[in-house]
Amino acid sequence: MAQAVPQTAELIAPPSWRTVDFISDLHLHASEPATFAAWQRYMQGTPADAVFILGDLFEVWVGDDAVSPTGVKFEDRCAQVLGQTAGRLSVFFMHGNRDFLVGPGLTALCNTALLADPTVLVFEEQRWLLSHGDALCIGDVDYMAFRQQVRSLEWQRDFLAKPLPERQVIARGLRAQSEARKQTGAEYADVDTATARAWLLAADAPTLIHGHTHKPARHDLNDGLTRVVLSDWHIAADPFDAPRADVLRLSADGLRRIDLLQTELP
Ligand SMILES: [Mn+2]
Repeated sequence: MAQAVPQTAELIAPPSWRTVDFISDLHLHASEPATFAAWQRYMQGTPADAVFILGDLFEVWVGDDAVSPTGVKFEDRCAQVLGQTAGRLSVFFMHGNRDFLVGPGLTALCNTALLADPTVLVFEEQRWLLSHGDALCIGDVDYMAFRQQVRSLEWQRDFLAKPLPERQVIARGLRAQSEARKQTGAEYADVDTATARAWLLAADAPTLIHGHTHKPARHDLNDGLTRVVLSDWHIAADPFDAPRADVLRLSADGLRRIDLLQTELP
């Protein structure tokens, strides 16, 4: 199935940036306090000039009105971390398949910038293609149809017009479906190599950085093209069977992977 290559946005890093971090797939949720704590510590301590969050920061996001003026709910605490971090460095947010309803309400509140998917970052005269990655998993036909539906303005307008509690019920149902599918052990489609190559060639970028698949790796796509995959942050996972809480850090020396959990061990 031929896929149209999406229009690629471009972001040129200001010359003052020395270090840029990429993270994704934190899936922040009130039921996973260890992940929230690790993320908060990371955001407070990173020496980067900019943090790019490449989707699925939140396990679920039903609308920006989930943030309340009380400041005590889980969403409020997440917004506070974003806002505090954006006070000392640049924070960019790209939608994932869980938090595609993050809107201008949250980004304005937290002083973060919303990034189109995909976006090319131009840093030190090199081009880096950034994406969440779900749109590249074209083998998952059911998900691609769902994605097209929920990314439409019409669907989003209808959904956001529902009362907040009703949206929360719908989101819980979708999350339960997703958990049930995980329990079956069914394989998820991975990024389609031909599509990834087409995106890279269209963007004139040698390297794609993405998340979504929770399969951290570096794949050689031939002809000098590379696909680098971020890890998830499922710190409470049992068994703990994959690298987690990775940061990809870009500087003049290139791109390197930092294992936050490893570096925190004594
Ligand atoms: Mn995802």
